[in-house]
Amino acid sequence: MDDDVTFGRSLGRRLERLGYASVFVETVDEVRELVGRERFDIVLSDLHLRELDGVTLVRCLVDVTPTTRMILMTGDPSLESALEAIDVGVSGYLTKPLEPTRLQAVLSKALQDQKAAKAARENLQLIARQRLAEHERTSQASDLEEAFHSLFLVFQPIFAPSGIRYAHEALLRCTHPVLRRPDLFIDAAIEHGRLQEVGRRVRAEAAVVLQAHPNERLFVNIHPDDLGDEELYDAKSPLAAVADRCVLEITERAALRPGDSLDAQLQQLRRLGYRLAIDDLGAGYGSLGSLAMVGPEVVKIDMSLVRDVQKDPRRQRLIRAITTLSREEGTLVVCEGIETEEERVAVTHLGADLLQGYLLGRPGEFPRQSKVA
Ligand code: G
Ligand code: MN
Repeated sequence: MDDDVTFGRSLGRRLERLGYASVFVETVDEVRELVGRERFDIVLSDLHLRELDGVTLVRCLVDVTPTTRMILMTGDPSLESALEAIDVGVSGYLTKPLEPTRLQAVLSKALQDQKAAKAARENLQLIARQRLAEHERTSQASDLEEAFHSLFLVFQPIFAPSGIRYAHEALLRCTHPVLRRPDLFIDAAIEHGRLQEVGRRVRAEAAVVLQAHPNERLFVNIHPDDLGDEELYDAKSPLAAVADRCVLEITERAALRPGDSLDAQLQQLRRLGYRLAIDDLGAGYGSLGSLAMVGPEVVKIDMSLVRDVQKDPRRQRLIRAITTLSREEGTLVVCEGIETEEERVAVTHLGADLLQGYLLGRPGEFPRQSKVA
């Protein structure tokens, strides 16, 4: 930038020959506008401008584009102005007329400075981001710790189409303001390696309820990763004592890994007396895969398939196919998330064995009165 147009244009041509792309501007406003819009590695400016001096311009630009390097030029060099330029942190100082080798040297030094400044800045930003992530992790760990103290179970009834209650599903809740949503809480627990603790808490509380209500059945959610927890297979655990009234729901939302160890784990659970359910069928990874791997006693059709099923022939055919297949396999079909009378009627006609959803009963405290189909 220079208010001497002839000088500016000729410098532009020289820069081009040296392999730099350049834009020539005459006024400070133009410079401001330009650096706000585009990234420049170097700004070359005359030291004495009509509107303000180059040193003030350098100060302004530092705020807008901190990694851009400045070179000041002057036809009237003085020790004072050179010192001032050094003070304000310019990358180079050139006297007019510009001497070709000096111009080249100053430009390449400025470019090096610019790269170093950019790298330093990126480094700082990286460190800042890491600090933030660390801070978030620590604060999430303490949120999680608090949330553990507020964990409790609610129970949602599951009915036969006749209206007789068959069982309840135990659902995890916590009152923590940040981790209130069960999925967030579970994700945080996984992130901090505390999923197993959650599973153990849920099973312990489920066992207390089942022991207190000898005629009731309970569906209990387990995460596929819980299958790796030896406590689940402990025949002396409180839940194992009531396993014949407990259905373990394995969600379809996380992947089950097929293999000999899975087969052995499932077999062991059945030997303890549990029945196994595939939960959220139709919402997750490999619906048919998990059916094939587990051969469940119960499947729970995800509410995404149940929603407005009465209006949607494709959903109807899907549910019909699942109930038909399940009948052949001796598997019970639960339709989840029933919210309307129309959905209830439709899934009943489509052969659902059991029904669950807000229409029939919201999750809440376990009822004192016991009654079972
Ligand atoms: O993944 P799983 O099916 O275990 O989770 C069931 C979740 O769905 C629970 O958190 C429960 O509160 C919720 N739920 C139960 N019934 C209904 C319903 O009718 N509609 C909706 N939107 N959610 C439901
Ligand atoms: Mn469930």
